[in-house]
Amino acid sequence: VNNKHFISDVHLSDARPDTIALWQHYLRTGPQTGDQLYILGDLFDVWIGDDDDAPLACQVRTSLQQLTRRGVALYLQHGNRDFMLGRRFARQTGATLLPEVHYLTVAGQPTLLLHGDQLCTNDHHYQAARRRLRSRWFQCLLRLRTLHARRCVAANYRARSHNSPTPLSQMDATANAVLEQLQRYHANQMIHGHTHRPAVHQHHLPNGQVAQRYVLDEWHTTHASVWIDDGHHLHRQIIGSPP
Ligand SMILES: [Mn+2]
Repeated sequence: VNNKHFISDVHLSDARPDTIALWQHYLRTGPQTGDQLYILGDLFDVWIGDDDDAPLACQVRTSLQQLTRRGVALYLQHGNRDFMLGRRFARQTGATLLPEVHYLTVAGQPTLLLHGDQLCTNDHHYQAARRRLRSRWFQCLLRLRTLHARRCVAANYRARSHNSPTPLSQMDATANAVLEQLQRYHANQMIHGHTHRPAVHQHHLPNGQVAQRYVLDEWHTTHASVWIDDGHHLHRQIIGSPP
């Protein structure tokens, strides 16, 4: 039986060596040949471009290459931290880049995969910034800058987002945005990350159906969780650091 594995928000960064170790351990021991691994955004705490030659970027490229070469299908979605992941990275690692909302059958149910930041519609400030950052012209301008300049931009952006004035209550997914997406795609299940508030929510659709929304957790230094579809059910698995 081939399983589908869903994770998000690994936030790989030199500042979190334990999470990097946990991640490398997971890639070697988690998904098996024939399985599919879906990373629903923010694999990296920041991605400045596919030409990044920093040790972490190279290490992750190599480990993902090894994963796909042993027959694990790898699918990547952009998060708000790594929206610059591009076709070159996908080619080098054997990954497939997914659109920002991806429709897929999971555990027999019509399901949407997404990072989840687009659901936080009460945060108007963020949504405006998102439109700017995701625009083609902005990304072209950014790519024209040197790696060093982009590293500075990223550090700056990160410092500012850590001091965000937006209240926490505005940074969660809104029920309206969830229902809108589900109805647009005729789906009754959704998997996303981003909010770092792991949960399973129920939403009542206008047609009387009850939809399930699985919110993935961020990766921690000693543990992380993966949701796995074995073809019939979605279940949560906790993975820990190597002994
Ligand atoms: Mn995110």
